[in-house]
Amino acid sequence: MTVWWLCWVVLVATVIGGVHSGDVSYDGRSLIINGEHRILFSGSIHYPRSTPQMWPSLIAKAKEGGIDVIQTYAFWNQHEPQPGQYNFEGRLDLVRFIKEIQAQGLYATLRIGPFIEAEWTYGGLPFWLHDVKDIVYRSDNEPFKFYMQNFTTKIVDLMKSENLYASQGGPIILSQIENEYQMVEAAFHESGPPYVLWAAKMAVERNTGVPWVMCKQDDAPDPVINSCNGMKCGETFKGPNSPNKPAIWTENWTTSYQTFGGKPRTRTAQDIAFNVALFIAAKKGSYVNYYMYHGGTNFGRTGSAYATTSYYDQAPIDEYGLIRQPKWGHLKDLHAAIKLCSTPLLSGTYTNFPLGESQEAHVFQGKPGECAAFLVNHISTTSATVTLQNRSYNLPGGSISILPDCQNEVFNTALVSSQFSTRSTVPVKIFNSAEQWKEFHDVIPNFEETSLKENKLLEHMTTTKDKSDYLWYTSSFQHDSSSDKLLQVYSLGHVVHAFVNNVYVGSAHGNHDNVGSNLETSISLTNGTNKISLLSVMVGLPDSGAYLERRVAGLRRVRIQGKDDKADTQDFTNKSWGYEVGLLGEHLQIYNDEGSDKAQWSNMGNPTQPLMWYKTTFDAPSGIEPLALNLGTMSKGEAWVNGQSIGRYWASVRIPNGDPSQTLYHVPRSFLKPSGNLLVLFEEFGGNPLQITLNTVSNDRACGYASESHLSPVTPREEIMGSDSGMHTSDHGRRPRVQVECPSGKTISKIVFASFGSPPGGCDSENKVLGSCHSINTKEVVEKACLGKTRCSIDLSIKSFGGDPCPGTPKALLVDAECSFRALGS
Ligand SMILES: *[C@@H]1O[C@H](CO)[C@@H](O)[C@H](O)[C@H]1NC(C)=O
Ligand SMILES: *[C@@H]1O[C@H](CO)[C@@H](O)[C@H](O)[C@H]1NC(C)=O
Ligand SMILES: *[C@@H]1O[C@H](CO)[C@@H](O)[C@H](O)[C@H]1NC(C)=O
Ligand SMILES: *[C@@H]1O[C@H](CO)[C@@H](O)[C@H](O)[C@H]1NC(C)=O
Ligand SMILES: CC(=O)N[C@H]1CO[C@H](CO)[C@@H](O)[C@@H]1O
Repeated sequence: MTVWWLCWVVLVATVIGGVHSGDVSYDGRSLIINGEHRILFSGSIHYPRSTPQMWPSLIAKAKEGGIDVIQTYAFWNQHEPQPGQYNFEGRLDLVRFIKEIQAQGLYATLRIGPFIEAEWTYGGLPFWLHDVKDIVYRSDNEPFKFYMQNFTTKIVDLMKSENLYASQGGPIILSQIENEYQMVEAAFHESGPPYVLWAAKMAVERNTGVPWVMCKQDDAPDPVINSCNGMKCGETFKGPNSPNKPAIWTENWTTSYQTFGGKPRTRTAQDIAFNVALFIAAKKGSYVNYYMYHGGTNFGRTGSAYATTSYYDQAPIDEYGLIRQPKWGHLKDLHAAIKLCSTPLLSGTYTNFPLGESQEAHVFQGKPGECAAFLVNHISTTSATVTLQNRSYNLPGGSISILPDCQNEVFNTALVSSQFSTRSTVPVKIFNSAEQWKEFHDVIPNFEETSLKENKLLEHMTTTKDKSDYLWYTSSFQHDSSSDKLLQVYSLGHVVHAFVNNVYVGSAHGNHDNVGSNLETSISLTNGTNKISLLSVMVGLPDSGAYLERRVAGLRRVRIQGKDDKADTQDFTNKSWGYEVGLLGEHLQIYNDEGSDKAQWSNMGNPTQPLMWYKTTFDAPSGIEPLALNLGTMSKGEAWVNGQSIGRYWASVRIPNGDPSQTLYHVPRSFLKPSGNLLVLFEEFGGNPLQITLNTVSNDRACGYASESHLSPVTPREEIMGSDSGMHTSDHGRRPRVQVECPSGKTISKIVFASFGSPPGGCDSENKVLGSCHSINTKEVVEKACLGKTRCSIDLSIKSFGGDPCPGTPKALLVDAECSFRALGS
């Protein structure tokens, strides 16, 4: 005990004392990089969820959005698919990803975990851990600790060998060990607390020279920093567990991930901005990470249970790498406004006082002339006028105004001055020619042909070892008459498909909140031998909760019951079952060029059969716009392009409002060659490939809005935001103005709507209509300023529009434009 504590104190002293801490340390105010306190905005981008070809542009767009740090997990089960066999190639090239961050002058936070949750299959743990004797994951258990230390060391050593830690001159300023452990800690009883101490000590002993964090761990042992995850850390965070630690927000959800069949959740730019500003002001936060800043794609079978293939598409950069407005721009404006407050925030004294019943001020006062104020209106429904130092400010409901000089408001979290964009998808190829398709019916195995037999129903995951989503359960039995019966299957797997005597009889599936799939369906038995073949399917492995190693899935009970006679029940649960892991097509790898030749493909027949493979080839569409397959007429399965899985698809399951959960599936440009690209689909239920399309994805609408009524009543704003602060349609300068900008390569080709006057809605209103006040010159003025240009900006001045359409009323300008590529040739 004594020796252990001594050792601990030395470690603490070395990190806090800065002996080995290189360029990054911390105190109660913030991280300190090269001797400087810093307010840092960070964005999560997970390298395996995009492609190395996309990384430079994703990182550049994050940087342009005011992001200082890129945060990522390390993905253990992809990096170490077998014990001691590592993969750091392609999308898994972590070193290349970190070096790209460095090349663009940003910092990196590496969350090693190695348990990561992250809606990643098995929470990032390799499934082979399951077969390690006596293992209990994430607890004071020697086998688990051995492998956790082994992988953590592997990653740390890899980073060190490439000089990627800040202490070595690299970009990594922060690392994370474990992940939201406190959420499950109690379930481990006395094995929990020592594991936390061990994990912290083990991490610190890796000697990275940069601090470690544990998120959602109030008692993170020194010198590890406890950090907050959630949507509202500005309200909920209890604070660092030592006055010497800074307030760090590791996961501020920009929206929520989506599951197949689950409710979609979006989060507005205003709500995110409010909570970030509150965290900075009320919790003295100095590091905020957006989870996710770019979500990306769960390629292959990497998503966790029921997670859709598209991941956090609603983030500031969408799945395809396109900027999502106004989220990206509003947060960019927020970052710029907060950065203007850096000096008083980091070195000033803090006071907090009420401005009204539900309004308050957070003021940071530095040296004379250094003052920043955050004015908060906590009432979400009504605006309030407040007074600070004899100036009055109008705060919309549920908003925070930022005053970098304690006088001039440069940003309000509820007033979105950033432009809006609308994403559109245009079909560029339809695969409607039956002659261009080949099909292959996968085999329904029978009991006699299976090599693995047991007198019970085996657990799904232990049997497949996650080599496939699919596990066949087959049985054969004698029956003495032809009769109609009920087949009852109770399963803890995600989907089950049933075949009796090689005929499809039905399917069932669950969802994220109710994982099991129970099937009851009519069947016809024949006089003689009958065969049952049941296909159990997992849509990703679970990724959260304690004791992941004890989870069970797959069939639990199978019965055949008389239709009218409940007493006539035969229980098959403990009968002899034969097993087959995976599909024949998977074994042959018929989804790649080489394996494709091994299957006997035939011409396309009736296109709605279950268990069908389809293949065709296509040429890459010209251009650079991102591509997506619209698989809306398929049901469920997996899709491959040139042998690379673009993920599981499930277009037939619907969200509560009736829309399919996901119809568009990203096909990265880098997966394609100019011609002859092999597209293979495996379809479980039966779908129609003749109606699928390949689409380009682009932002082709840009909308800008600004209004005079957003100006505070008394103070004219001064131009205190720098000229390249990126405020799109901000009120900086004496007059507000609207700026509209097309994505790169495109120009404004049409003004769809424009009104200077009192248009009743902003960019977010679906139908844009004129209000009671409207300048008839608007369209002409806007067209002259904008058509053919990449970007245009128009002042809200009476002069610009040649007269005042309604004197005495505050005016607004709304411009909705269409962007397109310059017409080629004539
Ligand atoms: C990890 O464990 C393997 C044995 O399974 C060993 O060969 C290797 O050296 C260990 N690596 C580290 C970094 O500890
Ligand atoms: C506010 O106004 C009052 C009365 O006009 C004046 O006495 C006071 O000094 C002013 N305070 C500030 C901070 O300007
Ligand atoms: C079932 O088949 C056997 C042998 O072919 C026959 O003897 C028997 O009568 C059949 N039973 C019924 C109910 O049809
Ligand atoms: C199957 O066998 C197990 C283990 O012997 C037993 O616990 C279970 O009750 C049996 N189930 C049925 C339905 O017979
Ligand atoms: C996964 C998770 O912990 N989600 C939580 C995020 O935060 C919201 C609100 O703070 C909670 O309701 C979720 O449960």
